[in-house]
Amino acid sequence: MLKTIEKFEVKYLQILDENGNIDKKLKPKLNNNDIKKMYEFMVLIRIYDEIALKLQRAGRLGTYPSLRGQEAIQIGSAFLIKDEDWIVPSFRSEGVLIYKRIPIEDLYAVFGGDERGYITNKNIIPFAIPVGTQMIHACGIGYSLKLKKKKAASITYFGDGATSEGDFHEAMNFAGVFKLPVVFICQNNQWAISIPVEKQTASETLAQKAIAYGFEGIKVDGNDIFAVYQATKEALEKARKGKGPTLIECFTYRMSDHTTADDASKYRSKEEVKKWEKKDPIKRLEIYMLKNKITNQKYFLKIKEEAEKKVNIAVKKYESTPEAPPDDILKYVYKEFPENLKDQLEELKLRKELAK
Ligand SMILES: Cc1ncc(C[n+]2csc(CCOP(=O)(O)OP(=O)(O)O)c2C)c(N)n1
Repeated sequence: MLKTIEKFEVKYLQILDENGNIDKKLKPKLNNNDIKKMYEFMVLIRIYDEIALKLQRAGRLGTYPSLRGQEAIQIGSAFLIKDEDWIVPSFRSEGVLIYKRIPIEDLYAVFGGDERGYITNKNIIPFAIPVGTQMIHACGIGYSLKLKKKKAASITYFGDGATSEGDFHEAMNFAGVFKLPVVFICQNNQWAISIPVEKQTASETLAQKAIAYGFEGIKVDGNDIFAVYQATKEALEKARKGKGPTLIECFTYRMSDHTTADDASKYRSKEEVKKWEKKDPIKRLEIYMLKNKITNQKYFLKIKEEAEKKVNIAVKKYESTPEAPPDDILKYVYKEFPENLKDQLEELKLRKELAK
């Protein structure tokens, strides 16, 4: 006997296309103020990002990974995260944190090597620099929420490259078996440094990987804030109701270099980047707002000016914060400092004294 056990399908969701046309049947219930709020945060994080790149080039910030092009994913999903949910981010998802009111100066400080501002009382884990480790943490948190019978979810962000890590598969399997309240947001920006997504997987989509672990995966247009919003809404509601995890593959493009230590022009064409500029998530929302008379050009300019002001104030705060004491390097890692590190710490302190 040979029979089909089950048929699977992977859905692709786009609500707002690149010309600003909306699918009326799929349009989420958002009022004009919600849409403006989304737009304002997308602009704020774009300017945060542009200024971060300038600060790094001027030697005023360490290595920085740009989030340009991924604003719709980060704001569209963050819009729905409640304070009792948990955010488990990657190094390219600060837009979510900014939406959840982590001060911009604290994020600049992290990229400047000072993580003190990161110690918050919010349900937000410091972003993971190792690729993919955070997905397992999200499951641990999800498991705890389930055991405590909380109506909350954990939401984790990662790139397409992270889906090749064992951690991804362990996390997905664990989440599926235990029906955890976890939402996996894959920011498929099609590049993991210089490795294109085609070299990452032979699957047609990343979303379909969820099927193997027994839960739903959906692919959405990651430059369409309404699609990201809708898919995240359904996934979070499902998780909070105890109905298990979801994988959302947000298809987008990494508009900048991998980080400021990279030069993407060495491995991808200008034409490819240009093609994606036309799909810009912020421009797309602007076209939609103008078409539907939600606002006008003057408002766009005002929002950009306000965002620049906010970010410039954050830069001043970041740069006027006194340096962290050298002890901080070890304080959060060791209860008692090992002898060899104690010596190094003394040397560092001495050098700092001499440099004064
Ligand atoms: C475990 C681990 N391996 C390698 C690296 C080096 N590294 C940093 S980012 C990156 C690529 C990540 O690509 P992806 O998951 O697609 O995320 P993106 O950078 O595109 O947001 C690599 C290999 C690392 N940080 N951690």
